[in-house]
Amino acid sequence: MFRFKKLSKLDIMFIFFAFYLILLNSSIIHMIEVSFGKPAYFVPSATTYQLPENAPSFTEMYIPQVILNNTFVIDSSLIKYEIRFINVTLKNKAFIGTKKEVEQMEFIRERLSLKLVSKLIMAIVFDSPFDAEKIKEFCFNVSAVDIKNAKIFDNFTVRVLVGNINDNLPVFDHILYNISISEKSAIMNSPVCQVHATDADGDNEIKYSIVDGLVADIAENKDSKKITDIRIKDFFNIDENTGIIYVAWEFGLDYEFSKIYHLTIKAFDKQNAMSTRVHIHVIDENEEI
Ligand SMILES: [Ca+2]
Ligand SMILES: [Ca+2]
Ligand SMILES: [Ca+2]
Repeated sequence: MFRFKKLSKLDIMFIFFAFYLILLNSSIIHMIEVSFGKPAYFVPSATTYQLPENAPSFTEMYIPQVILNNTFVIDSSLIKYEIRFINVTLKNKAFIGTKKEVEQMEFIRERLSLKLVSKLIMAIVFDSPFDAEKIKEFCFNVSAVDIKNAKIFDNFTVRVLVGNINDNLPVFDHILYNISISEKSAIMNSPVCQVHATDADGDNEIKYSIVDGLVADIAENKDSKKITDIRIKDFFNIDENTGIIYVAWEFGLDYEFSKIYHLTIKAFDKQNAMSTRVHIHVIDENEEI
């Protein structure tokens, strides 16, 4: 006599898993059918271009090989080409972005065009300049659409990387640094202050140096010959990487010698230089003799 066996938890899990596999397989088969039935496609389907920043214009030649209804299209009048913008990360999805990103995309759209050079050669024209500080990368599809049936189309994905060049000056945080330091703490090798500049190209390579300066307000009783010999770099040095200025004078800074020093500091990015001024005021202290 046939008897039902009570199903265990394991049996139930196994049945669900088998059912899931059947569902999964049927969706895979469906996807393959769709893909095999695709009536038009590009060969290849994607490429990446390097577009230099600030280039006045840039043209990339591309030979589209479009297969329509299992036949290579050699008559481009059968095909209409269109540019469709997409997100860099969401390939083949319509472009969605913030207001700023949409504005950037409009900026690119105005500078991008397709030109059929011949029946087989298409030119993708970038009417630059693009600014790498604003747009580092963008992505679009060139769509080939069957002129008789707009539902028959395929996309050729173009990714463009805008190459950065050193086209920005380093900019100091302040055009003038006014620093006060006690003559007691301004001993040799002690830090006085730090200057800092940023560079829109990336500020890793900035080097700082003391260009010029003046030991001002020197006490009147100092020997005049000595004064003419004084160089600012005898009193201060700067760490070229950090921009920290140190006392270099072996006796330290002395209010009775000079109350103020003027320095001109340069930031250099291997190509462009910008300067700032640093005024160092020495504070008088009650020193025991
Ligand atoms: Ca730039
Ligand atoms: Ca740049
Ligand atoms: Ca720069």
